[in-house]
Parts: sequence; structure tokens; C-alpha cells
Amino acid sequence: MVKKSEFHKPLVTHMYTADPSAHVFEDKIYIYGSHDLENMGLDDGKGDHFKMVDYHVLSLDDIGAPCVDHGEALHIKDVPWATEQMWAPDAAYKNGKYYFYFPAKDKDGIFRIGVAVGDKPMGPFQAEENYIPGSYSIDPAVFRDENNRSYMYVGGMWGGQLEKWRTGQFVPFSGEVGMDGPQGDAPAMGPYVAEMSEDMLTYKTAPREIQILDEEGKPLKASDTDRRYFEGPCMHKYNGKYYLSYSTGDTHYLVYAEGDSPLGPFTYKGRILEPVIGWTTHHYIVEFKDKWYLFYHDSSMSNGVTYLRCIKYTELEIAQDGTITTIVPDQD
Ligand code: FUB
Repeated sequence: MVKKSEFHKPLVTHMYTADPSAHVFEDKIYIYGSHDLENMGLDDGKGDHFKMVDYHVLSLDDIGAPCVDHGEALHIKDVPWATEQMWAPDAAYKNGKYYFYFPAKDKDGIFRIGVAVGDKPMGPFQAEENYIPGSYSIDPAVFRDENNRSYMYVGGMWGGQLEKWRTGQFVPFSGEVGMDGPQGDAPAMGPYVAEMSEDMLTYKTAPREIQILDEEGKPLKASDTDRRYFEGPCMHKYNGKYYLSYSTGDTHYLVYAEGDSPLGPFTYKGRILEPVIGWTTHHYIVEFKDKWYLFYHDSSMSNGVTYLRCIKYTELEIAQDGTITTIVPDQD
């Protein structure tokens, strides 16, 4: 079954926002996302036109309530190791502290994942001196399981540099964007997952690749661009099963896969959101007051400019067996 999205208004209109993650802290929904800036540049296929430099935290007291902008929570000038491109972030809470996770390029132009710590869900956050050792690529998403173990999912193809790490070492792009990853019938790359250490500041285990399988138990192929992983991982748990959802990038779908462990493997299940206005699609799935919501973005507020996006949300229908009703976004 397919349904149309219900809430299709930008969360805020005084600035461009993107890449939402959403968490229920202190009985409100806090939204952690990117802050898009005008005049960021031309699209070179490597994502260089996304030149964001800071983050604002947003919150909703309730569904349908006005969205509050809590102001700047972190700026790149306060992150000692970062040089540019503060992309999709996430946040987590543990033992009285809030942890804000974000990707940025280091002094060698390599995407790393940083962490900044605060006392309140809206920040401000104090960045650690260095990035998380052993971290790379983009789009961190942290999931805390019921046994209190936390996992970080990361990875973005092309501009997000995931395929540069196929050998375990950073290998610069050889030429055309998109040609350094697996091709044709070869297994597509998956996102990477690492368990977080007790203090939430480092990885307890080295990042390892997640397998996403088709209905026959075979790895999705690189050529299967409607279903294979591209970027923007998110993890939610429903009735004891784990659901990895993500963007398919150049085919512009949000899709999901089901598994029995937070480490995978996962089996492809279906689509969550049909393509939105704009190139990128990025989301987060969160439960609030016994209902489920999809936070996502599109480029409607800028009439389609790829890097000028706005965060929106809508209710998600999830059946008892975990099946998610596909949403068709409003095209305005
Ligand atoms: O905002 C920059 C990048 O665009 C994000 O990291 C990706 O997920 C895509 O939304």
C-alpha cells in the first residue's frame, strides 16, 4: 500500500536545513540536521557543493507544534581537526551527557567522524580535540540497543568516500566519480558499523561492512541501483527485529532491510519514500508517543536547488510484521 505524506511543510523557513536525525529527549523531539548555506558552489558530482560549516538543533514539543530553533550548537571553527564540509550529523544520550556526532574533512581532505559533548540536548557541544580514531566516510547514525550497547553506522558513496576504503586503506579516486566502487554483478558495498565504547567517544570495535541481501539470500549487486546502499543509514528496532534504512543515492529512494542482529546481515524489504524534489534524500525514523515518524528533507523551499534543502516530517505506518507503507511525497 502507498500513502501520501501528511505533513509536508518545512520544519523551519528562516534557514535551509537537511539530513535530519530525530530523538526523543526530555519528552520532546530534538532534530539534529545539516545547515545548508546559499552560494555553496557548483555540483561536480563529488559533493563539493555541500560546504556547510555549522549545526543548529531544532525541537518540537509535540507533533504539529511550532518548531523551535535553539541556535548554533557547533561551528567548524571550534573543531580543531576539521577543515570543511560538516555534513549529516546524529546525536545520542548516555549517563547525563549528550553526544553529537558529525562528519567533516580533516586536514588531508579525508572525511572523518567527530564527536562533541554537551549537557543539554540542544547543545552547545564541545568538540573533542581529534576525530574518532579509525573513523571514516560520512552520515553517522548511532543506535542504542535495549541492552545499552550502542552502534555507529556510517557510509556514503561517491563524495562520501566510502569506496575509497574498500581495501581497508584510503585510496584516492582514480578518475570518474562512481567508477571506483564495485560494478555490475559484483556485490554492492554496504554501510559500515562499529560498536561504541562505554564512554561513547571512541569505537570499541573496528568498523566492519554490513551485508544487504536479496530475497534469495544473495548480496545485492552493484548494478541494482534501485535497492543497493548509497548513503544515510538509520537503524530502528520494531517487535524484536532490526531495520536498516538508507538512501539509494542516484535512484533517489529511501528503502529498508530487515535483520535479526544490529550487525546484520539484512534482507531488503522495500521502499519507504519515493523520490522527493532535489537530488539527495535522507531520513530518520523515530517513535514518539506510540507512533512512528519519518523525518526527511527535500529541495522544495529552493525550487529544486540540490544543496538548499528543508527538513519535513510525516507519520509512518508500520504493520505488525515490520512492513512499512511506502510514502509518496508531496511535490510542492
Ligand atoms: O548533506 C550532505 C550529504 O547529502 C549528506 O551527508 C548525504 O546524506 C546527503 O543528504
